[in-house]
Amino acid sequence: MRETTYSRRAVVGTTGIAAVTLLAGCSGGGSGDDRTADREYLDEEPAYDNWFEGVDNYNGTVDWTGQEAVTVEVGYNQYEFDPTAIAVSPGTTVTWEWTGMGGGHDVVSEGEAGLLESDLVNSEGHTYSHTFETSGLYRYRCTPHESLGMRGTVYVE
Ligand SMILES: [Cu+2]
Repeated sequence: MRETTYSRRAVVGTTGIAAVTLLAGCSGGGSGDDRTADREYLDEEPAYDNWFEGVDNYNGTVDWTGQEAVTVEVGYNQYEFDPTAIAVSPGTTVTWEWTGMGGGHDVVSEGEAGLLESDLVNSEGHTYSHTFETSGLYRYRCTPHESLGMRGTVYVE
């Protein structure tokens, strides 16, 4: 005797999952940017003043609160940090990871002198990390490309 029930049930299950996935895809809003599609943003923006003036990829503060570790790309679209504005909880480790695009970049604090001070690096995969223990708004920029809008923030709740 052969047992065929198992395989038939498996086929039905797979079809169900495919249908659900298709529906979810249709409601996505159609921005076409996979990087930003799943991001959630703060309802109220911190007081950035003019910090993001001329920063093309700033479109709100990505809510990464409640996470132990997050990663920001350095050299996204060559001269951008991505995401350029993030919110985290105290104790979160932020790692900046170099894409290798756009030449040499660094991550250097503005205002809070010396808190963030990476080397000036031009190699894909290089990383620099800092654990933020104290609430506040931390502005930083890439020294060579600050005037091109390569500026970012970490908002620690
Ligand atoms: Cu740069």
